[in-house]
Amino acid sequence: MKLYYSPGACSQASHIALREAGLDFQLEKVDLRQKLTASGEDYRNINPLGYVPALQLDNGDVLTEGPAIMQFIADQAPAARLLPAEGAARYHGIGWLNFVATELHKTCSPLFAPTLTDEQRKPIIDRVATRLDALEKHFATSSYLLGAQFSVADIYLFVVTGWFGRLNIPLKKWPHIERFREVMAARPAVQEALEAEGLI
Ligand SMILES: N[C@@H](CCC(=O)N[C@@H](CS)C(=O)NCC(=O)O)C(=O)O
Repeated sequence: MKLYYSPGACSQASHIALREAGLDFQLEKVDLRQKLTASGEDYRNINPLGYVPALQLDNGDVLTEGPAIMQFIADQAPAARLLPAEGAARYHGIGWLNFVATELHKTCSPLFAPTLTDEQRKPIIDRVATRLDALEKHFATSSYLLGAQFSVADIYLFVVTGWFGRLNIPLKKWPHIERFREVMAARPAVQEALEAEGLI
């Protein structure tokens, strides 16, 4: 398997999940501006939409969309228990992946645009803040999104909330989320992924 990634981007969640799962994989960096892979290929031949992550399987098939890739990774390594295998618990996990994707990741992505005015930023930040308030309540009594069970949704939340400092959404207002992030940052798979991406 090969994961196409960009350092610090949402592909980092699939990267950490691969390490948590203990699966064999290769990494290939993508220049998202030029749409070029490290080996010089037009990345749109891998993912026509030009965004990361993409996971190329050993049979050549390419999976795209982070939440689907993370579910795939979890299902390849049941012993790592990265997503409940069945029952309502599984759909709670998928629900959290969808929450992070739509309510946080895609809600906050416009904030990366350097041309956004403060007036344009405010409603986006206010909206993200309501989601963070809900998460703060959740983490007051739960270690992870699924309660006591760690899952790929936690990995995705860790990666997306890692952008917030840069986006001027200081997490000190949400101390339980900060504590969750500290616990996540201490996981060996997280440290290994950050190092492999050249971020530490
Ligand atoms: N729906 C996609 C979105 C992925 C996405 O937003 N990737 C960003 C990095 S976090 C990217 O590659 N952006 C570059 C671009 O869209 O050209 C997913 O969930 O995988």
